[in-house]
Amino acid sequence: MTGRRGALIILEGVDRAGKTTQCTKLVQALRARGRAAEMMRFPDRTTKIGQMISLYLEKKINLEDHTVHLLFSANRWELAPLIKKKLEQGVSLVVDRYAFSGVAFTSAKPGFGLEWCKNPDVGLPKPDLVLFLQLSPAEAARRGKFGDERYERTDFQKTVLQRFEQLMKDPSVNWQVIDAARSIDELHQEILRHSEAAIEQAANQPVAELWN
Ligand code: ADP
Ligand code: FDM
Repeated sequence: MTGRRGALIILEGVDRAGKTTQCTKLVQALRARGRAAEMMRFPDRTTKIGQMISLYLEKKINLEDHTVHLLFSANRWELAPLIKKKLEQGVSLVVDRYAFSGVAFTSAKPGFGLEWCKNPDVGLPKPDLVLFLQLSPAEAARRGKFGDERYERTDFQKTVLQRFEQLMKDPSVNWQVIDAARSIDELHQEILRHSEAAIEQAANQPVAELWN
């Protein structure tokens, strides 16, 4: 190894856009090409904080809106040291949702501005690439019904999509919008191409801080 670090690659998008499918395929493809790669997802429901978030999403407990926003952020911060360590060891991380989901979902609630929502995540490891899987609500509906979790409602998800669109205007983040209405394999090829470029670009640069 020549001290090349791994890249932090995030997949974002509305429910059923294909994030989980594409994260899995991307990790497999990178490994097949001899690159070290691992998958992560947020919320990470396995930690103590993640278990509380999971109960909230399953509607088994209620939490005040600011409180749950800070828990989602804390769930990222508790994993930030591991993220940095893996990247420095040369492992690329493919992550299903990150701070952008955090901001988009909370700011879709009444009374929450984008800036307040971004604040707790300022300084997290900055992604080298954020792939936004764009899919219309109608196309998403064709892929199956919503489950029973909190936030799985068409009207709320439309507002979430608007918030994502506001976040994508920020040129300090390397956003790539992917048309997710195509076949799994077509999407995969495009995602792999962007990811390879990001991995090469990140290799010799230090990990930066998000929104700082
Ligand atoms: P997300 O993680 O964004 O919610 P998933 O990867 O779980 O999305 O995919 C949601 C559903 O849509 C699954 O049933 C999956 O098999 C299907 N799916 C994923 N990608 C595509 C695609 N490109 N075209 C059609 N169906 C897809
Ligand atoms: N979500 C996810 C948030 O509200 N804030 C966050 O910071 C993150 C990472 O939790 F509805 C929402 C988005 C989605 C739910 O669902 C997580 P999945 O199925 O585990 O992605």
